[in-house]
Amino acid sequence: MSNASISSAAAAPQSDQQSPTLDALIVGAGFSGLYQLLCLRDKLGLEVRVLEAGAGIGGTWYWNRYPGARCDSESHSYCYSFSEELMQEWEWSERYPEPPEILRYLNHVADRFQLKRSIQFNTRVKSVHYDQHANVWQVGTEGGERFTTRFLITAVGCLSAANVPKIAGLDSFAGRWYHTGEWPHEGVDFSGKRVGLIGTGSTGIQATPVIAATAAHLTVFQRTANYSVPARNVPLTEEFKRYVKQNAKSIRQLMHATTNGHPFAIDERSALQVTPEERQALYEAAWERGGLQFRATFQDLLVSKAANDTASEFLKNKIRSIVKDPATAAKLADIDHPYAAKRPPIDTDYFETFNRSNVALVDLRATPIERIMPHGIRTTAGDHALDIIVFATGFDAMTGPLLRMDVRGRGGVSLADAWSAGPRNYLGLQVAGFPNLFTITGPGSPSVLCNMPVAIEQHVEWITDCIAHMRKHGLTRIETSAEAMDKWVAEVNRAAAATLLPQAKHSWYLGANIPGKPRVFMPYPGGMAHYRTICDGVAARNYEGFSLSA
Ligand code: NA7
Repeated sequence: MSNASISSAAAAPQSDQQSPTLDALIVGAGFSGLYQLLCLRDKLGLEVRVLEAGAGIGGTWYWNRYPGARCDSESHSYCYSFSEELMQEWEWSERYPEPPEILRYLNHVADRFQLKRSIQFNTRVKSVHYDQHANVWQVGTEGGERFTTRFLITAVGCLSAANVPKIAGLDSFAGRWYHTGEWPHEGVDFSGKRVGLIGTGSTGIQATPVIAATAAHLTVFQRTANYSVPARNVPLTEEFKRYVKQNAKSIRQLMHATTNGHPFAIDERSALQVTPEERQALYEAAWERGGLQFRATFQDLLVSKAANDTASEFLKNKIRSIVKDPATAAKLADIDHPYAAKRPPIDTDYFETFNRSNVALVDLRATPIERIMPHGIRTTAGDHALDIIVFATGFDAMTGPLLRMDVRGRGGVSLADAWSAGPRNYLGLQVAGFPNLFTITGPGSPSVLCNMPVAIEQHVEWITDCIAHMRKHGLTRIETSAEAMDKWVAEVNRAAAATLLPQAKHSWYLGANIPGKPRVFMPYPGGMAHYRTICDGVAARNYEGFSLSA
């Protein structure tokens, strides 16, 4: 890994281009774009613009308004922690917030820091081209506007490019269909309707009970059976709200110290060092507490198959005990991967919903979809008549939002070509050949394996410090190297191989949900706290692995 070099000899030739209009352009106005704007505009005093495709702020939460949508990080940890005043003045109402409450929070933040005046809404970025002579990025929008900027920061989210599978006959469907990640803001009325829901990831598992409660009939089409632990959502008590305010600092410290950025520590015991009775009691207690904390019951659940098997068996037994029809229970419990090797869903009455008389489960492994017909879905076992199809089929995760823009770096090389064998970058932050382009929570960073606001704040603050450093030293270009990328990709693969995560073959972490997408383990599984130390070390060693020039 080469040390960063500060050299004016590498300066780009002067061009007749006008000087950059903007110091920084940020794509996206979700959690990351808002905080990046605040840091660059108000801390560093830069000329900054945010371009946002939606008509409002919120990113993920602007688009994901499907029935049952709820954050699965706990509310008191799913917020910014950079401002003590902000933490003291905001109060969440429930253990897990719903999109409207998260949007109220983000609007409060945007209004408090007067962010909206720097955001241009209804503006989808179409092209992002580096002009190497002028050392600026040329940004084009779908509306035909053009912007020139020195730094380009993508704050486009990891799960924002909806995946609607190409199933033959969809165009012929006579009813209505929706993807959960592009849900109509006016809502969908399911009453009296026969609904088909495809997908049993976190989204399908959240939506199933809520749709079943109003639809005439719901058919759930399951390709990969999934674990789920009860969320146990509750309104927050006054006592808990007081606890959060009085302990804001220590909660933040805990989130910064843990692997996944959540406000709970992982138990130090191995699942295999306790007696079977003790283990059962600990799992029962975790099941009763609910939520992602189940994953923290033992320290080795994600690294030891034998340890994971104990959690897996406990959770499969729960399915068998909840679901009354043994054939349905068997399909739901026929899970092909270790617990938490795919993103572990949490739910409210998911398995219980299969005891309703108006709900049916179709196992797509046994009877795959053949095509969509005008009146419903045809599987190899026959037809299912439907009025509405809900695609809870996830996203072209992590790389999708970046590659759906036409990103071209030095020499006109496209990011799609640079990543034809899967994403390669340095620290998840930058790609060689794409100077001054930073990707917040990009592939190769902890991102989706972490409580997102914690991952986002760390990236935003690192990028801000880096740009401040450059301005202080009169530097205008930062670019990583192929060598630094190779080492980082090796580190991501090493960290992944040390866990059970790659054992889930049908996982969007690996890109497996998108036909033709290269199978590369995308998020960095080395732990958020460890990753923060690595990034801090890189900066302290004069941006080791990057080349900085004037
Ligand atoms: P996920 O977790 O990617 O789940 C998508 C689901 O859709 C999953 O069960 C997929 O099965 C299924 N799927 C995808 N394509 C198809 C086709 N063509 N046919 C049938 N079934 C299909 O997305 P979510 O929206 O639930 O969750 C995304 C993240 O949001 C979540 O992890 C949290 O971090 C929040 P597969 O497993 O690929 O066989």
